[in-house]
Amino acid sequence: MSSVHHRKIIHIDMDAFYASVEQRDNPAYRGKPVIVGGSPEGRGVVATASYEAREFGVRSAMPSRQALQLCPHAIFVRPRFDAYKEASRQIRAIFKRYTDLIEPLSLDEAFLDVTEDKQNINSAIVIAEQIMKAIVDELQLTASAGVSVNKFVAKIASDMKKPNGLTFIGPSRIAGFMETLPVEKFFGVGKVTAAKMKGMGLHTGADLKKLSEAELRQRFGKIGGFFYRIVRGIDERPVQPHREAKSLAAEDTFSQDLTNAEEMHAELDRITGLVCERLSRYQLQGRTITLKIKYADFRIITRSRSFAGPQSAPEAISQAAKELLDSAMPFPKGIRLLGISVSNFGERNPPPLPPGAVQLLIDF
Ligand code: DCP
Ligand code: MG
Repeated sequence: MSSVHHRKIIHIDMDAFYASVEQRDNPAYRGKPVIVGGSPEGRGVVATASYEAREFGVRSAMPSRQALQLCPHAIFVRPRFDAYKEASRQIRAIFKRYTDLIEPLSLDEAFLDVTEDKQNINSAIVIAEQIMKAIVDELQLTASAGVSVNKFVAKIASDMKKPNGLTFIGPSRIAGFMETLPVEKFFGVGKVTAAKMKGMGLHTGADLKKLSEAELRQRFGKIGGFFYRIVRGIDERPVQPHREAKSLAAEDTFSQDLTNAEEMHAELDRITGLVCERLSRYQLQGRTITLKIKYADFRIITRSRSFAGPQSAPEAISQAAKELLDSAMPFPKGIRLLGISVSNFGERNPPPLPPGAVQLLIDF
């Protein structure tokens, strides 16, 4: 392989993102265990925890009640999505100084293709260093960066020296690196596949590498072909600045069926947060909000509402979802799952309405 053909990919991931924004904006929280998420009194979960709280074992997605037990003196904070979105917008503006090939994965992480960069710096490592410094200087936040020749290795690399670390994995180190990587770290390997692999005695990249492409396909289906290439450090997926999507959704199945409206509203607030994070990731807004309700007997109903203009604000989406929920009451059974989707993306700035059409387009 000639180095001339290598791409230069950077993966940037903010450190303890929501918690760091809270510590930045509230000096009293600095140096302290901060947990962002739902309250420990309710059924809330941890969105993220500051590094001080992680020392006690607190992790994302853990029930807040459990987090409180692990770290009783933690400061619990409600998420402030507007503040996180603003920081996300600012980091993207920094990325734009170097390239337009930016693929956000969430508010706090993105891939950048800097094979060619706007400033002719020509070094992905130097660009990553400059981006990290700009984030510190301009946002008073830290990020970690991974630099490599493809997305998969860059993403794994950004996680290696967190927080505030930069890791470069060059072409000559990729093969060795992949061999030592535990299977659960491979892209596309979820909990179920990882368990299956371990059951087959496959624990690391080196184990996967012993299998032929046909054997991998036979055991894991179509994605086996992807595993065959990725374990050899081959990942040709391009950095995609825009993605096509017809709707974006988030839903949650509850461990116990919900019967209480207050609990349902709280869950809708949380699900709205997830939907809004996805909308922001793809920089989308939609005119139609759909609520999905699955009852304890697995029967599903949906209720939709369309707005005259595109929506992306959490307040508007959660309000619409709650009104749709309330209009479906009383419920014949407990509720097993709630979901919210946003669709009808259309143009960011809709054309002016023809006279007479206004009535039809007003909320119903
Ligand atoms: N998040 C969430 N629920 C999860 C995981 C994450 O709400 N289950 C939110 C909160 C995080 C943000 O997304 O701050 C970014 O997620 P990361 O996985 O990148 O976690 P952090 O940035 O918080 O920490 P790290 O330093 O490990 O990247
Ligand atoms: Mg992060």
